[in-house]
Amino acid sequence: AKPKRQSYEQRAEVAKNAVSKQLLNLMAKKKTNLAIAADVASTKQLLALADQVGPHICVFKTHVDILDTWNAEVQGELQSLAEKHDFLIFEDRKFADIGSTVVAQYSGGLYRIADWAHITNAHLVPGPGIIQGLKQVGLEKGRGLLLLAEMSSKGHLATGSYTQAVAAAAEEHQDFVAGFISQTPSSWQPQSSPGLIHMTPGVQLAKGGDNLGQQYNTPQSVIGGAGSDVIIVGRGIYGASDPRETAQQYQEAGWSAYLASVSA
Ligand code: 5IU
Repeated sequence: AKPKRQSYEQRAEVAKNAVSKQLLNLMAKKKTNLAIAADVASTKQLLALADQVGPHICVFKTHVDILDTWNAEVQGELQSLAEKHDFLIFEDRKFADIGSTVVAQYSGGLYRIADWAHITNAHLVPGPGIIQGLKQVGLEKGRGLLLLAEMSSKGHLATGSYTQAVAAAAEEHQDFVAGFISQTPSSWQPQSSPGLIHMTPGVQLAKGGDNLGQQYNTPQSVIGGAGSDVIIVGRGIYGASDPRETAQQYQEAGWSAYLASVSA
């Protein structure tokens, strides 16, 4: 039998990053470990989707550079929905440049990501300077960073010693690093610090993939088998005929897998 895992509440107590602590408590209170990947092109649709699925999610993941419109008003509306429904906003920016460049990209430009995204993420390809740069902007705003430890796509290169180096960097920077994007954390970091959160994209109710290399696992296998904490679901929800009802199904699947893993 698998060892029993600590509850989200227990882990919130030892989390060192402010967002990680907030998210673990939010998940426990709202009984959801579901994040939606809101990859819609229309801003109108984005806001409607946030309002529809808001009650069922802990995290709303954006790709702001997909949207047809972005301005201070849209930003404010998304922030209001996050407050109304109690979810965190995660801009899936995948920063990947040197420290000084990511400082400018994270704080400025058209999108000013650090002003509204509770969470963003980065590749560790450039080395630890990328964490230092993002932290220089985000720490004082109370933000959190996820490091990409593994990807969901066929043939990805984030494996082995690369993944190990990401794990070590996260341990070292827990004031700003909230956790990881990962696929099978139990296989490479069985004893990750409990305050670090694992989020996993590539999730649908049935295994499968798309024709561009995406690979899907089920909520049960991701939370139960692979030892992740948060399922990230895109087309499985916003592509369904009733996104709200489908989000509720994913919420229930993710939550029951979590309950089974903490009581095992
Ligand atoms: N995403 C992945 N795989 C990854 C990472 C991010 O799919 O390894 I890092 C993003 C891409 C998309 C969402 O925004 O997660 C998954 O969407 P679908 O559930 O529609 O495949």
